[in-house]
Amino acid sequence: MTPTLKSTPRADGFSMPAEFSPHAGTWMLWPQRPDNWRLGAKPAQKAFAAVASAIAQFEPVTVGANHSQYSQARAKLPAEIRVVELSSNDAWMRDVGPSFVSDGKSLRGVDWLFNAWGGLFNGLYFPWDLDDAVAAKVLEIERAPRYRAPLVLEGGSIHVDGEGTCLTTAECLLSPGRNPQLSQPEIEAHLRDYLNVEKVLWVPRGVFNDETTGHIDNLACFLRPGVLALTWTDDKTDPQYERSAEAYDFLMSASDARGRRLQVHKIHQPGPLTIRAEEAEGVDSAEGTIPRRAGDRLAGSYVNFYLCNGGAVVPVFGHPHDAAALETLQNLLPGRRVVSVPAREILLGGGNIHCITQQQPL
Ligand code: KQY
Repeated sequence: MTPTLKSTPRADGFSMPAEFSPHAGTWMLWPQRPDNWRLGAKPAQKAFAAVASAIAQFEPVTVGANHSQYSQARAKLPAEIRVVELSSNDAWMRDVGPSFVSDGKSLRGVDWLFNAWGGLFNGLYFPWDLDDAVAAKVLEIERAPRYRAPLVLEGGSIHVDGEGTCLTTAECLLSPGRNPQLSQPEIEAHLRDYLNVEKVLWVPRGVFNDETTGHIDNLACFLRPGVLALTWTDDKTDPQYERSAEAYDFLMSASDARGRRLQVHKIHQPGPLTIRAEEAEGVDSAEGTIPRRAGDRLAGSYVNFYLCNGGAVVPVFGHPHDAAALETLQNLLPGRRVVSVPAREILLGGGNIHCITQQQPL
């Protein structure tokens, strides 16, 4: 068994590398729950397989599947993708997987407390015990020592630049369903200790109607140190406008841990996208999960993309804004090949490509 360390990454000289740094590979999970994914998760499985295949062009991919879906996952994923039996309640590896930390020589992992995005207060399902155990199992497979952080946090609620800066939203990390007993300075102290960062940038709010209560990874991300992408809309009547505009103003007046002013590139959102009647009808009802209703707003954003070795895997929605988002990102990411994957089925489940992937640094 890999050891559970009693110290912190900061005390031990380990820190979280940025996603744009080199990876050893990518971890994902296999979707199956019919009360989140329509039609018994078959369309989502196709979309997840397309994401895994797109990433596998750039780096090794491992997909964890529940016992009951192991054969299905193995059959639907290309041979070069490693499939391991790994129990989970749903399929959001960004949120339930470890945040890997490095000292430049070896890897360790931070295993955050997970409570399904808000616990019994406003979480998205119960139970979540299998999800909470995923990070420790990934670290065991990788023989990486584990830190168990005393903080409810999902990987999608933070981004780091690898140079001392953490980006998050106040809407998410200060939400009452996560760490109500902790003050903002106490939460920030945990981020400093477990990510080994010097500065936390608290963007006020995330994307409108995002069921994660405002994960940063759907709103904004680092493309490289000092340079960010931000989801945007020009439509001042859209509830997203106020959120993106306040994030833009906040970021433009902020500086990072190295004292740099930030460059922020706006990526116009798709839509507004909403759930169609036939999509809502395909999701099973279950107590304690949020109902899918025709017409409800989806938290669509191109910023929920994934950077891998030499690539960027970007969600597209069959929307007229797809082409501009891909072109802008390709121009902003020289040295990477931008690959698009149709991702409406992932969005219908409540997230996107970044939310279902977790990088393991080199
Ligand atoms: O990180 C995410 N976007 C996960 C959202 C969970 C949705 C569950 N229905």
